[in-house]
Amino acid sequence: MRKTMFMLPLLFTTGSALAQDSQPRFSDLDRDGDGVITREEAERHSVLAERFEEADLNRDGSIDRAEYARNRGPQDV
Ligand SMILES: [Ca+2]
Ligand SMILES: [Ca+2]
Repeated sequence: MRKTMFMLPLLFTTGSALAQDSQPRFSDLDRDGDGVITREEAERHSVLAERFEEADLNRDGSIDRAEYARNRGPQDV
């Protein structure tokens, strides 16, 4: 019982959902190649669309490479 109680929080700890392996590359999401991912472009990726507000660190309505990298980790940007 005690172990079950301990495990529950772990199940709900998503960490950075954007850091999962299935995340597409920045260039795949930036369809028009202007260097930022707009909300429309983010709609192509359900996880990113869901977390768009969170990923848009400076709240300018788009996700640039730096913001994208911070949300998925430093590798493979
Ligand atoms: Ca774009
Ligand atoms: Ca931004």
